[in-house]
Amino acid sequence: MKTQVAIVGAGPAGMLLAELLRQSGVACVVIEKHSRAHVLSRIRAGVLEPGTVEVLRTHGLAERLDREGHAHDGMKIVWAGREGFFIDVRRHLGKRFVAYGQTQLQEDLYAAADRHGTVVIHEAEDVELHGIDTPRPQVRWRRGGEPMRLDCDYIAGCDGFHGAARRAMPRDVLREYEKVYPFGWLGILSPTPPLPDIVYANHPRGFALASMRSPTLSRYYVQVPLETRLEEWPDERFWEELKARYPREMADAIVTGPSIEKSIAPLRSFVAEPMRHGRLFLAGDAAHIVPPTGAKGLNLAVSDVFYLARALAAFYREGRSALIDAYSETALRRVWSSVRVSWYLTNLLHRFPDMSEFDQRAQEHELAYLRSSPHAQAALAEQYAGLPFEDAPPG
Ligand code: FAS
Ligand code: PHB
Repeated sequence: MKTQVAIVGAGPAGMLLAELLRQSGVACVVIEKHSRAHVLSRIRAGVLEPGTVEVLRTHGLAERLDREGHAHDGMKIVWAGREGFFIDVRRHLGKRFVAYGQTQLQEDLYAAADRHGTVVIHEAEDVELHGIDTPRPQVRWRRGGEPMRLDCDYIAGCDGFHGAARRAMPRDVLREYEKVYPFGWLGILSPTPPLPDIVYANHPRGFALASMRSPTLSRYYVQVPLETRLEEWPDERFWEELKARYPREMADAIVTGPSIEKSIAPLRSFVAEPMRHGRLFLAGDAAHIVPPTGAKGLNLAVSDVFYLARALAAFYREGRSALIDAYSETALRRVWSSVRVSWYLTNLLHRFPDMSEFDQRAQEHELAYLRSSPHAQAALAEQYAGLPFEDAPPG
């Protein structure tokens, strides 16, 4: 098989890139390790930044999002049972973010691929990248035992944190920056009406988060120790612990019900540099991971793909390689901004096992400052909404 761009991974990054390239007339093939059903079964992100919504709208991918998404003016922070405060993104930035599940977005991206006949190969085994330092790189895999090969001009590694693409980068080229947090998030999905706002809670018992997927589908999380096992957390225990971490009147407003999904996600901050080597580009979780505290993971995948699609379109349509050469530095500026604010919010809102009295007091006074200062709230609102995408440099 031959194509112009081989995309490894059919998650949000890979499938969005396939559609943006198609719209620019660039040929591509997506190669995915799992089945379509497996990809669509994942329950993950839930908050889309205004920039993400804009990319989807301008590329005709937001029809269902505009119908079913839940626009928010901002998010609320409550702490240790005290009076909470609202980070008003709309007042500070004139923009709104949208609560819309990654699962729904994945369905929309698959629907676009089906409509336009984009080639997505599923259940590809033992995917390998070859020749990324040559003008004819290749992706090889096995399907039902049969060896397969795709010749291409470029490879987009959109295969997530555990994928093959980052591993194909030469060890003497790749630099990795990582911070692993000493706790995880236990999340549930329940067919119950959510709270009206997205509410982050800092409490001596630990962090909690109230979010939603629709007016009848709630998404909640509690911070748990790393060694936690799901079987230790029947629904009753989850609801009791969640309510204990919110102020009384908010806890009383939480509607409990059966969990239809329950999972534990570890938290880490991770960045791989550079995001391009030779004919290989990295985009999305293949290049970076953020703790979900800032709701940045999915949104960073979108901004990487926006920059990469723009760069490849300029190359194939106008013969310009300047954007391809600038891709890694351009993407990393926004990646590090989101990585930093996700790290900041994780430190601000969680209880760390080794926290000293000093750390505790400093955290409380940071929250008090944030609550009292419109300037601090404006800065957080700007970063929670996500920095604007950079215009293409001239040349
Ligand atoms: P993905 O990991 O989504 O997709 C990569 C794709 O590549 C997958 O389909 C995988 O099967 C495939 N693949 C892997 N190895 C391969 C190989 N060798 N060959 C071919 N294909 C391969 N973000 C938020 O903003 N908010 C959240 O609440 C949130 N919760 C999360 C919970 C969990 C459990 C996880 C794991 C992530 C969560 N994230 C959250 C982050 C998540 O949403 C990612 O940022 C988002 O999925 C990134 O999309 P991709 O880069 O496409 O990577
Ligand atoms: C979610 O709705 O899943 C969600 C919302 C905000 C976050 C993380 C996850 O920071």
